[in-house]
Amino acid sequence: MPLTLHHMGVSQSERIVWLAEELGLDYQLVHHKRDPLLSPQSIKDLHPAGTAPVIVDDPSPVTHSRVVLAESCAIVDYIIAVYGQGHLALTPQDGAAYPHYLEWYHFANGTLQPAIMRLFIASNANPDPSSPIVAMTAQKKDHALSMVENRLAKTGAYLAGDALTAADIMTVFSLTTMRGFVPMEFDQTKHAHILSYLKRICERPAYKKAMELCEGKDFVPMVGPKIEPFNLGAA
Ligand SMILES: N[C@@H](CCC(=O)N[C@@H](CS)C(=O)NCC(=O)O)C(=O)O
Repeated sequence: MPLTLHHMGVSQSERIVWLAEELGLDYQLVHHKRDPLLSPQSIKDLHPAGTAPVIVDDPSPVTHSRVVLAESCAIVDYIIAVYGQGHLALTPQDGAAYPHYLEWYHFANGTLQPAIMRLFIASNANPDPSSPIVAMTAQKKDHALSMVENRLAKTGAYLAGDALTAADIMTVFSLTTMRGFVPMEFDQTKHAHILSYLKRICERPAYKKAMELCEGKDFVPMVGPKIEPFNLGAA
């Protein structure tokens, strides 16, 4: 079993475990604990990025040597191409869903996650929600969420269309576990499609298993309208 997935608690690396479970892969999972909020030395020792996720493929069937990769999208692309026979990634042969797949796959870390991260930083620097910077970042986050909501209203299923793809695997962290850091409530009307999407995701055996493997069986995925934020002081 050459593939090792490195997961840091409540982090973007849950995506990679979920992907591996959806693809039914054999892999080794190594857990890392935040220190106290940022990466521990054990993650920094793996890759200069010092962020989770990281994978180690030793030996990689592509290079016949040790491959160490950071960056969620690069890891998702690598795993799907090398071990997943292309499943969960769309190509031009998939027709109309393909451009949607591309756009939403990149929207996840190109727009949605950064918008939420900016709000996390701005609101921690200034807890006054009426401060112009906090209000502006909140507006950008709301806009990104409304794009997701409108897209899901159109498909009634997943981001690219009828079937789960890597675009969903990239996106769900920002709508769930990330809310432990940036308390975002989902409105039953304004975010109705996001809420039913998250319910659908949560019913997938691979997602359930991945979340249990990542965070333990007592962890409740943050899929409902309201969530209990993490106690960052105790992280
Ligand atoms: N663009 C990177 C972002 C990775 C990232 O920032 N991960 C966070 C966890 S959600 C992290 O490692 N934070 C700890 C740190 O930056 O020290 C990716 O998608 O892999």
